[in-house]
Amino acid sequence: MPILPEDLPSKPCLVGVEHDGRRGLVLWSGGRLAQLASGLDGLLRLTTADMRNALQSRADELDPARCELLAPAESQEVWAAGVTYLRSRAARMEESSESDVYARVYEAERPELFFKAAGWRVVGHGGKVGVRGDSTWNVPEPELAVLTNSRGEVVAYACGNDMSSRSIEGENPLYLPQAKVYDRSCAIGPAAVLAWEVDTSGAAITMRITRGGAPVFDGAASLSDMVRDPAELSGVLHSAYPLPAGAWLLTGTSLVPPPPYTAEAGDVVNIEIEGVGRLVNTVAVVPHSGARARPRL
Ligand code: DO4
Ligand code: MG
Repeated sequence: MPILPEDLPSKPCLVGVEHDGRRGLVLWSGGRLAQLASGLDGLLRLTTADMRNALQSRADELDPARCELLAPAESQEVWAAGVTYLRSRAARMEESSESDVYARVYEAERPELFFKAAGWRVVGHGGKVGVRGDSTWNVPEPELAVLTNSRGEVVAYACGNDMSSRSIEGENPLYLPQAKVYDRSCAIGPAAVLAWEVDTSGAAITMRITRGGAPVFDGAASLSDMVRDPAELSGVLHSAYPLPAGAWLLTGTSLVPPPPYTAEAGDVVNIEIEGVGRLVNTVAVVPHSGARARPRL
């Protein structure tokens, strides 16, 4: 969809765009879209100081109406943290037959980190997020998304949606990868707000879900309720795993729509973080092939 200035955060941010059939990265600042000499992969190989310098040397301006908005991700892997808020701990303990693992990880020194998506799969603002065809209970998870460079330094923030199957994870925590990683399960956007332009520590996060235009869930929380520091979580992600083009990290959810809510095709999910912007996506069902791998017992 063409970029509308009101879709973009008011703070300076990096925006993924398609312009004249080419994908790239631009800087949104002072109401203008400026082309950059480097893509996101190139910028994230730099130190924060060098990246800040690189953002000063801009090329031509682009007309937002002639650009399509894309997710702010190139070859970055997307990882996610779990059970970083009391609300998430409670929700997991309710849904799971193995509630103890969630209670333990909430207060353990080592956080829960799991792989979520390859950068090219990330859905942007206005795109379709998925629920699995073989899952009976599905929720969007609104989360602060943190972008780090190759050195693990936090350089930007965005809104993230960790679409999840609660029925699959609830059946057995070992099914987490299937509950979390499937087509269209990750959305990030609308853009990457530069970390030195915004303080997210006490920011409000809200999620509104509508069905046929009517609200079916409305929730608000504060990022200050997170029991772990986002920069420390990113540090653990980078600790034994080189990420030469940086990474996105979803930092966990504090807003869990209670049963009987389950996401359905056509639901519109609106996630907003103060200072970071608004990410809106419509839910679609990701078809399941019917494949099985039953044990020969
Ligand atoms: O432990 C499972 C996943 C938790 C999660 O995604 C969250 O807390 O946001
Ligand atoms: Mg999550």
